[in-house]
Parts: sequence; structure tokens; C-alpha cells
Amino acid sequence: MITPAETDVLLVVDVQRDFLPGGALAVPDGDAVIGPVNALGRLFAHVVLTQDWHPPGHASFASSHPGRQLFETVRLAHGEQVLWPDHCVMGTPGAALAEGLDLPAAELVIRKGYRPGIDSYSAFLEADRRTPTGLAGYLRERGFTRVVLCGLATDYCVGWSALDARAAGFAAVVVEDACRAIDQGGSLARAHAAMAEAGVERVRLEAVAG
Ligand code: VGL
Ligand code: ZN
Repeated sequence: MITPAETDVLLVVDVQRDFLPGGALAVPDGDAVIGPVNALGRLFAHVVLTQDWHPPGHASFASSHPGRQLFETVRLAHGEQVLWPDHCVMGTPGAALAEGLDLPAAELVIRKGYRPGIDSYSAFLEADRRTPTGLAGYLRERGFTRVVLCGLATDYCVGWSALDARAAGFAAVVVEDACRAIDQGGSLARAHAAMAEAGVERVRLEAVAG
């Protein structure tokens, strides 16, 4: 059972139009998270959102690598990168938070992936694994000790954020049915294994007490 306390923060990851059906990088059934996320938002006193936020021509876009295919992996200066369709381009409608997302009391929106050459699945550390987004410092300064995660996608931004929450010293809980996965090439199974190894708790919505 998870009973939201003053030291808990709900982290709502990348619930943006481009990740919903019809969007540029649609997560299967992605719109199914909106109801559960809104319900969670009413249970937590503190809510933080993330927004994937890329400049045009971002290094994670297949279109920036002529001759390369979508979902192929390439080697960038800082490591392996999956090539995605152009998505969440800063200031475009696809980068906007999903319609129907109803979290008026959210206290912070943290944007990530805005450096042209570096992706950032994680809300805490960019893909070079060195550049902090500032979120860990913010959460520590606010006195939070546990991060409860939901949103899109389980195997990328939610999963990486949960692992980095643990690495930064927070307890981390993923509310599974308030997330959906891209699940390409075994990515969801890998994410589940890594989360289990790192001590990320996985619960269902009904285990979060009102
Ligand atoms: C995401 C792939 C690329 C995510 C963001 O939000 O999970 N996945 N950019
Ligand atoms: Zn992205």
C-alpha cells in the first residue's frame, strides 16, 4: 500500500500529445494513462511534471542521420542512441501536454532533451549520464524522500527516471497501470529487470490509498 505523505512527490512523465495515439511517437494505448494519472494527481499533495522538449534537428531524430532507419541504434559521442521519429519539438503542438491531463496543482514542469546533441530519457540525468537536469537538487531541497512515477513510456522515460531516482537516493515507486510502454526489441522486459535490480517498487493504482 502507498499512502501519499508530505515527503512524497508524484512525478508525471511526458504525458504529451506526440506520445498519444495519432502523435509522432505514439505509445500504444498511451491515452489510457490520462484517467489514472489524473486520479493519482488528486491523491498527492505535490506533483511535478516532465516534458520531452527537443530542438528541431535533435540528435535523437532519425531524420538527423541520413541513411539511418527509424528505431535503429547509432553511436553518438556519449553512447548508444535509439533513433526516433521527430517528436516533441519545442513549442510545437505535439510537445504540448496531453489534452485531458488535469493536474492544475502541479508545482514544477521540468523540460528535458533540449540540448541538440544529447537525449534525456531520464528526468534526472541526460543521456551522457553526467549532465543533471536539476531535478534531484530541487526534490532534495523540497524535502521529498520518495518519488512515485507514472506516465510515458514505461521502458524509456519512466524507467530511466525511476532508476535515476534510486541512484540519487530517493525511494521510487512506479504505478504500472498509470504507465504504458513503447516495448520495442525487448525494451520493457529489460526495463522491468533493471528496475527490480535497483529496488524500484512496482504497484497498481488500487494500491495507492486515497
Ligand atoms: C521518450 C523516446 C524518446 C519517452 C522520449 O518519453 O519515453 N521515449 N523520447
Ligand atoms: Zn524524446
